[in-house]
Amino acid sequence: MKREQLIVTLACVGASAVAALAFFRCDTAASTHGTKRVDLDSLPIVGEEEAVLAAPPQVPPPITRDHATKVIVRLEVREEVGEIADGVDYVFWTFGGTVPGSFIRVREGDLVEFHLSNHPDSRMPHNIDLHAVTGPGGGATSSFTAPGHTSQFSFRVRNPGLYVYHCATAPVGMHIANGMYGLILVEPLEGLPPVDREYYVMQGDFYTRGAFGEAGEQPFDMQKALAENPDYVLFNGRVGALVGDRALQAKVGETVRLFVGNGGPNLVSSFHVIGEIFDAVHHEAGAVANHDVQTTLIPAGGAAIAEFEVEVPGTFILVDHSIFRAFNKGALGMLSVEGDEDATTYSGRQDDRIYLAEGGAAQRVPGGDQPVSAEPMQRDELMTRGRQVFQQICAACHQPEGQGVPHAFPPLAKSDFLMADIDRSIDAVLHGLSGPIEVNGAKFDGVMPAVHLPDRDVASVLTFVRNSFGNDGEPVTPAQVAARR
Ligand code: HEC
Ligand SMILES: [Cu+2]
Repeated sequence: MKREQLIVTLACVGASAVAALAFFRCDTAASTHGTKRVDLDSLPIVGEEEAVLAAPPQVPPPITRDHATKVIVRLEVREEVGEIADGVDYVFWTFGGTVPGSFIRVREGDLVEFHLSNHPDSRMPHNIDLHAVTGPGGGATSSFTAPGHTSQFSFRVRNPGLYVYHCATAPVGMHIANGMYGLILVEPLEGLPPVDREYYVMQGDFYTRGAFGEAGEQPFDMQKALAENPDYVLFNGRVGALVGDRALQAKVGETVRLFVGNGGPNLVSSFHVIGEIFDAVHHEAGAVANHDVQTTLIPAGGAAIAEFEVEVPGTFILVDHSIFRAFNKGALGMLSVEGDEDATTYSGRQDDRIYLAEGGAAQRVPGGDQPVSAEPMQRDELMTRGRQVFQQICAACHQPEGQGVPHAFPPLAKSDFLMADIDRSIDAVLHGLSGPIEVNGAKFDGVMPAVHLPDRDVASVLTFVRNSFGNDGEPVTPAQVAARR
């Protein structure tokens, strides 16, 4: 962590130590927190410009202006079919054609002239409530827009920060659940401290007639929404929106700023990046920065600004740490960091050896009933132990009957991929498996983690899956596994 460096860049010249922590408002004109900061009369509106909007995960460039201006924002609502997961369609209602909607970036004191258009093909009227607005409904009452219409209203942005906007047309929950939310950043007068990368990530929960991954077009399910029981919890509106080729990118040594929002409609997010520590977090996107944060709570209809330097290369996983949402409902993204290893910060695996508990030549496998001996294993022993390992480890993803989950976890039942190549299946368990594969004609592109098991357990579980769920094949021996280590 290079916190000193960050704080120094964040602090303003002449600011006190306390003000340095509150860099969002550390210009000399700043008054105390919680009170109105600037007199808008002292910020005359000079000229006008069209807002540069950006689609997630990108954000518009920092503002370099040193004066307030009239910013014209034109945002179009479109109701469009999109993919919520591979092979699963959903009718999204969008601000600007994306979920979350276009990122808007203005400066404290600006006058925003907002034009909300509703595409003629829309079936619903829509409006917009921006949390950055001081005024009734956050703009909602002035922006109710029928299909094929454009409405206009204006507001001065008085408070710096990162604000959620969303549709507020009844039924409000349904409009938000269909993807109608986004972020507007109001930069403070002094601007934000420069960083190398800025990204836009926004969580939302989705409620579909079919269960997670069920193929075809899935309509919105009101009952599930009322029960707050989503099938999908997503970053940027799609399973895998920030995975693989679409992962966020950075290089070792760079500073990264994440503008993270939560559209809800229901869930709060325990936002976490696996393998990183946030050097600074503007919790609830407010003026005060907290430091050295592992997980930050983002309320529905709220946001946070998280900043960190990336010190080592690798893939860092963005999750909602309510962790079933990450691994089973889609709330998982990736930050891919390139560059040289830094062994001082992170060594990588240094050693892996058999651990013999004191006093015994035989090792007990956690959860196993059989002491591990050097005796060769009989087929029924492999099957018995294999069933246990399967139920404890593999069934969570591949499902109890090995049937898999469409578009997420490939089947082991009658799997042509599994049965074709013993060594390949040993490698999958020992070293993990990722990248596109085809199983029984269906494509998968997921990540199976390496499973840390002794040779005998790997042999057992593979013998079991190769002789269960309609499969019929040779047993796998511990010696075969040892040969692939
Ligand atoms: C965390 C979830 C997860 C767990 C746990 C898991 N797998 Fe996988 N597995 C996957 C994913 C995802 C793939 C597909 C990887 C890809 O797309 O490249 C996969 C692929 C496979 C494949 C090749 C494809 C096929 O269907 O034949 C085999 C064999 C396999 N896993 C066996 C196992 C066994 C045995 C275990 C238990 C020791 C296990 N897996 C545990 C997620 C998991
Ligand atoms: Cu709407």
